[in-house]
Amino acid sequence: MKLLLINPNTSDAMTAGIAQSAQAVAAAGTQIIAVHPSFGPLSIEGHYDEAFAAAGVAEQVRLAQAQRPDGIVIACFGDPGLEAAREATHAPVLGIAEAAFHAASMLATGFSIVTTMTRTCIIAERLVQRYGFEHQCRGVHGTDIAVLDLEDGGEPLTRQIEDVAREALARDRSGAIVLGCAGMSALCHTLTQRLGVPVIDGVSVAVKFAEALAALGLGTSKRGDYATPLRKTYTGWAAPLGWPD
Ligand code: 2AL
Repeated sequence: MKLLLINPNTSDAMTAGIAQSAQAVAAAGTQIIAVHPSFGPLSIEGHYDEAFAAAGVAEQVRLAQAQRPDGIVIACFGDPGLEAAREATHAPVLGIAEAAFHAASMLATGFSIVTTMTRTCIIAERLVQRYGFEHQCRGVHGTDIAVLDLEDGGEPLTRQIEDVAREALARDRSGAIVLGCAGMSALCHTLTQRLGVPVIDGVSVAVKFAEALAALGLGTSKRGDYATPLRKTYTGWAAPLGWPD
């Protein structure tokens, strides 16, 4: 099957890293098509960034229409453009935050999120509320690591995330850690070994959920608000992205 993996930011390096994480867990017969928007922020760390990222996700879903992907994964922790993507396809669409919350809730009664800049903690808290995981998510913790600094990785950075996660587990009395950024994907294995609890990388679980739903023949409902977008004219730079041709 074909999975479209959208990195909503425009970093080539991060897109390649996320693709590697996805490929590592994908089934033998799964082809990962990794893309990022043609415009927008290099990293997503606030509401302004997210506004452009959501449009970028819609652009990529629109452009990939001809390839008929069996599933779509949106690989940024704010799940930008998730519902727009669901309108625009019959395939299942997974956001990494929503997928990670579901996975964590099946593995522990409570989980903590460890994310990047502290200002994004509020965005993650609101996402938890929107998806209805207030009873399972016991805390959201920032590391004040910028998203693009995750590209370099390295032991000091891993240690910094590990220390915040360790404190979160103790303070929140949590049983699992959710990584609050797609750029943390490559650290999941090391952190799992060091922390001794399930560490959930949303990219990995979203890929496996997308595979499972697609294999079961389950796709996005076209009844109600996820129905195909209404035909209309788009203007300005978005003119080629109106629905349908
Ligand atoms: C993210 C993410 O996953 N990708 C990105 O650019 N920003 N999330 C975050 N909390 O900073």
